[in-house]
Amino acid sequence: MSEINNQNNKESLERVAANGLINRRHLLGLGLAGAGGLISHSVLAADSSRVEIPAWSKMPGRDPSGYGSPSSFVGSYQRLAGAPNAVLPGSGVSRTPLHLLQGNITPNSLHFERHHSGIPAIDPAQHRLVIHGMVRQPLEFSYEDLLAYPMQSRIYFLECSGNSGANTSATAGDSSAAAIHGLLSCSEWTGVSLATLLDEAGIAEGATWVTSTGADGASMGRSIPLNKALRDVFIALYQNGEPIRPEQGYPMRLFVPGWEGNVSVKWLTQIKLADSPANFRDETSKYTDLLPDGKALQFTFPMGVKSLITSPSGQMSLRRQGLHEVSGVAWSGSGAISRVEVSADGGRSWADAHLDGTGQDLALTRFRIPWIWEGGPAVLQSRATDSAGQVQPTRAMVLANYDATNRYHFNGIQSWSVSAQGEVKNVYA
Ligand SMILES: Nc1nc2c(c(=O)[nH]1)N[C@H]1C(S)=C(S)[C@@H](COP(=O)(O)O)O[C@H]1N2
Ligand SMILES: [Mo]
Repeated sequence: MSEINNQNNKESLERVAANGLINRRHLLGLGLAGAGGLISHSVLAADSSRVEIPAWSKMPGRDPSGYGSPSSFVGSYQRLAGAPNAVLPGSGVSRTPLHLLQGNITPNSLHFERHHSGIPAIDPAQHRLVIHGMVRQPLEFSYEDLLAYPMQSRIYFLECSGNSGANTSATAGDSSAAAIHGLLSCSEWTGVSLATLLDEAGIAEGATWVTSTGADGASMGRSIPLNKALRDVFIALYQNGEPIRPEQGYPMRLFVPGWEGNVSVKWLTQIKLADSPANFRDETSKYTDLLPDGKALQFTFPMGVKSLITSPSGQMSLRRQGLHEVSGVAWSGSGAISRVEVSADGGRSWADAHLDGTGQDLALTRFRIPWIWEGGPAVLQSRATDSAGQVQPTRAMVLANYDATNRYHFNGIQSWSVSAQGEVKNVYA
């Protein structure tokens, strides 16, 4: 294709894998300019002095407001919520519209939700957090008490272990990235280190597990090993700078970085130290992974290494041929993302994507790579590698590890097919 040659700066768009993938260095200011007709925009006439002044530039705009909201011109940025659950009132999810977002931070209003018994309306003045069990001195904290402690802020993803479970079903549903993978969000969380509070209570000899319980109608309870609790677990009070939302556990939640979302108990009210797990309902009858031999894994804590192309993705359509940015997010519960490869031919050839930022532990990492769509069929895939050396498995590899009914911890490679008409669909490749 002659358009691919940049006559101006002698750079050319270097193809690095089959079916249109272009070297990521072209994103680093090295001239997509040469792409000429591959990107659509207008070219102004040499005499562009007669630029029209729009009406909004000729009068004062509206006044400031107390709490901002999106532009009225921005279309529907909504979580994908299911119908209310008639059998189990308050049990349900809403999913983050990953395909509409950029960067790696989820706006608070779009953070996914998973509630087992609805969102309790908690008055922080009456809420208490108790630390008891195998401690030297049981302690009780009010919300005000916790606000006085030293805080830490960290960017972490949160993912439900049931996320992406739709892709374990026998046939690939024609669904959006949000519908399949939207039980995933990433925020800057601020709160008080659990180690600080446990230190104050005094950990008794022999304590090896920390169990926590929420103040919701479900009394959600989960157990985590003490060594994790002392490493990086904290009580989150703020989310992207403002008090955490009721949906996320206001006034306080446990936050367990990198581990399945279920252990980050919301509306946290009790922490109890013990010498064994509590074997709560949600770590016995639920949130266990059935294996092919009929045995089950009781605790699968870290989320697997995973990535997802969010643009283009399921149910979108490409409206023009030429240059596109293939972009998505990658994450791992075992460290940072060190590499993301992208394929446009269903996994036969791969090219390295550019990673935004410096690869933070246990956070979403945005990846990007230029791609020229020439109007032919394509299957787009991404494959992440983490700092622990784990490589994201194929769908078939994940399925082989579990019983056919298992829906948890699915981290297989996502395939999006692009038809000659530009329709993007979820497929199993
Ligand atoms: N108390 C309580 N904590 C809870 C839950 C719940 O229903 N009640 N749901 C859990 C599950 S399954 C997940 S995936 C995460 C979801 O957190 P989010 O709603 O803030 O996204 O919270 C966990 N903590
Ligand atoms: Mo979950």
